[in-house]
Amino acid sequence: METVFITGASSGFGLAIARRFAMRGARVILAARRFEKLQALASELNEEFCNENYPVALDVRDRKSVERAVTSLPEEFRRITHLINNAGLAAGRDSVASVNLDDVDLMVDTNLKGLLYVTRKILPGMVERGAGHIVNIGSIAGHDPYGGGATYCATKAGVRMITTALREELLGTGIRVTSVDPGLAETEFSVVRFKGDTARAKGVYQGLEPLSADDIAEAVIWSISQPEHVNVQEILLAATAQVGSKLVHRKES
Ligand code: NDP
Ligand code: 8X3
Repeated sequence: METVFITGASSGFGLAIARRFAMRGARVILAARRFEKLQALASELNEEFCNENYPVALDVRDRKSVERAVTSLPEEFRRITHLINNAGLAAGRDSVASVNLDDVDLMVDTNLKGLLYVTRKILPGMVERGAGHIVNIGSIAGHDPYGGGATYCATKAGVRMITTALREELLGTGIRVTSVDPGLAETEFSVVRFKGDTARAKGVYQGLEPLSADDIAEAVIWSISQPEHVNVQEILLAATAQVGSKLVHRKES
């Protein structure tokens, strides 16, 4: 049976991915910091799909929290078949000359170190069982960096490097590793980036139709649904109104 561990399941892509896995009848481990949100989602999925799921409080930046979250899983959730490394964020949009160093730490600790902590904890079980699939959520920003996003772009380029290195390390084990790298998508992402400034966050998507969380969930589910001999290595997807990370077409309102 599919047992999927999803980081950042309290919002946006993670939540949409959790719904899709629940719909497939998978056991879903919902992990994030905002536990109340996970509990609400767990009840909703349970009611809608009679789904077996387990909400767990997790801060990916904290090694002890990662350890606790994984070792506390009930027996039936321990054989993790899919790990979706989705938790992540951007903080601010400042040049390197003026960047807030707490923002730098937050992005590196969450997007890079957090992904490695969680993978380090879950991957050995997959190796032991000789099966598993890891999907890392990267970004178009990891392919095409932009001014004001040096740290964020570097973390997402780093995710690509980790994904590629993992594939090499896992060659011959049967474990697959995929990177799903989206462009602009409307979630809580920009509200978090601009620290609660919802007007500024809305402006990011003004005059264009961005990707939805569901579009990303669709890409993840497609990548994990391929036959065992097929590893979808990378999916780069963007809104039709976006090319690269800087060029967008906005309609006049
Ligand atoms: P959201 O802000 O909607 O969701 C982010 C999720 O990450 C939340 O569930 C949040 O949960 C979780 N999270 C953040 N920090 C931590 C932490 N320290 N420990 C555990 N969970 C954490 O944004 P998206 O859904 O858009 O973002 C998901 C991923 O997609 C991120 O990696 C982002 O960089 C990437 N991405 C987003 C794009 C976009 O345009 N939206 C485009 C390309 C990539 P909680 O706060 O409860 O901990
Ligand atoms: C999020 C997309 O272009 O805002 O990864 O960095 S972007």
